[in-house]
Amino acid sequence: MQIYLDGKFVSPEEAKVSVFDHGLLYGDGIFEGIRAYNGRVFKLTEHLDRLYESARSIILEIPLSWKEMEEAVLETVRRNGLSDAYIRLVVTRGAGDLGLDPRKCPRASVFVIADKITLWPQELYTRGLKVKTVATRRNSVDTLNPRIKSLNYLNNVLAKIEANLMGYPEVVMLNSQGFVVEGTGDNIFIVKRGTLITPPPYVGILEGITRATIMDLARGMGTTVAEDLFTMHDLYVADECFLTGTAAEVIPVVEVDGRRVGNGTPGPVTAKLMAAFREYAQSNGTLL
Ligand code: PXG
Repeated sequence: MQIYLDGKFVSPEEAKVSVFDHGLLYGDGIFEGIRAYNGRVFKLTEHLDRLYESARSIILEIPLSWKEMEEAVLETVRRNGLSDAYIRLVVTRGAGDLGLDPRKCPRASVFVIADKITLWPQELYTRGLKVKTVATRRNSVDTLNPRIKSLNYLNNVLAKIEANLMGYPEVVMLNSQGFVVEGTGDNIFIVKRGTLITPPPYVGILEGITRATIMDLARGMGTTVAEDLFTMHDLYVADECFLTGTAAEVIPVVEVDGRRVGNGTPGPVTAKLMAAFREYAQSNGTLL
């Protein structure tokens, strides 16, 4: 395996960052999780745009131009001989001193890892997921806005720990007002009377790239799409529910907090969108 690290390709053993890196000391940095399908990097432009927006928001100067970053990602996948891949792109604040002041970090560090993807078991896609809501509330937009895809993921890790303790593969998080926001690493959608509904960005979510793709595909099919606030009650009485993310793609949810969603099997709108997404992902993206 060859890993891109600050302008060089190195082995996993050589791919090391400093213990003084503020990405490690403070979670001060940003990242992207990207996939390649069939020799193309899926939505690379959108992922890089989101990365550079996260950087601007936290005044992190990425030492590569957008074009250089695009090339670093493509070259990492090529060098590893992968046509289907999971790509992790990370920009850390870089090495500084023990204080949290980012001005003490002269140069951000950039690395790109391209690996084979580990998929969720197929039966979760055919039968659908059972999920629970968790006590851990999603970070709020006025503390650490989830739109920044930062290295500070402890909020999501705490929710994942709750999931693990309860024996659930994924859980649903609420914001501090009790509105449904997202999963630990996935966005959420419900279908109610034919309308596809997903929480709006200002409620406190990562604006997922899979989420945007699904909204586009649904509109293309003539489905009404709304970005609206909703509660656990709406989730319990929804006709259908599914989660979206780079890793999971589109995965049906058939039970929430012990309530069956719809008739307890993946719904027709979900099934159509799963198929449409798979087909779209196979034939769109930046060629390697
Ligand atoms: N919400 C959060 C909080 C996320 O971290 C998504 C939604 C989905 O966004 P995309 O752009 O991927 O459609 C994410 C995705 C993983 C993993 O291995 C996923 C994410 C982060 C870390 C790990 O499943 N991000």
